Amino acid sequence: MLSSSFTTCMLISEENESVIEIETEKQGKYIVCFDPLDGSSNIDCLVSIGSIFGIYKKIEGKSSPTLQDALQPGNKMVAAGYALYGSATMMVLSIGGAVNGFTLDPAIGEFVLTDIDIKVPKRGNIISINEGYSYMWDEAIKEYVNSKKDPKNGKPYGARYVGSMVADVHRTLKYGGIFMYPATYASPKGKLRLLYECCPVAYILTHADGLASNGATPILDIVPESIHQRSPIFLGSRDDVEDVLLLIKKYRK
Ligand code: P6P
Repeated sequence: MLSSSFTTCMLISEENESVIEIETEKQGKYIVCFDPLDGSSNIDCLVSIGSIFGIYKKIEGKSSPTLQDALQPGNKMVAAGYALYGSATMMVLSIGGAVNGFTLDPAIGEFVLTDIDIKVPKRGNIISINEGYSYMWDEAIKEYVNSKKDPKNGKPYGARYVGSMVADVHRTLKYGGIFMYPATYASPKGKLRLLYECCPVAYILTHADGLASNGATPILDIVPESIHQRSPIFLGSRDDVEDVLLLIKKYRK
């Protein structure tokens, strides 16, 4: 569909080892990075899954695209979003400004604007991380998660982890809180892919007044070195992400 749209010149897919170059006669100016069906291991148990995409423009002044066009930082994206296949099908999209949600109305076969200018709450009360790996976390993550489960004051955070990133991110966008997939000693770079998982959701949360970091740098400022590289991610409500970044900084000293 993308190649026959005559608008793209290069595709980067989670499903393809190398970049997909569009034939010259069909080339347009956009590069699309996508994970066509993230969370597909959850299909058989009917857990929500999603498609994730990020869109760049080809770097000016070159005729045919090169790998450099595919390795632009997320802050160069012109649009990004995801489609969530859950209790409803929703496309969440930003083209550089507000984040809007379009819900599929099967009766008319159209996506209808239902969630206008979505903003993530400044602070939430939900923490989302796979605690099965807690023995592999570094000290900062252990201290942060414990501080949310057994706070010195205030109520503990609720724990929610679907194991399907689009579902976990969309809940975080709507309800607030923090989604984390940190590096562990088993996955020193984290598990999630920078170009077609972390960057698009970072673009959405950032445009919804939230934050998205790899623990040291905003996700959107990371300059990719390879198309399938992984990154740790801490994403969600500004105050919640800032709390964990402060702890990471404390332990880094
Ligand atoms: P874990 C699904 O396989 C996925 O890529 C993301 O959708 C999800 O957030 C993550 O992996 C879950 O990974 O290691 O917690 O099972």
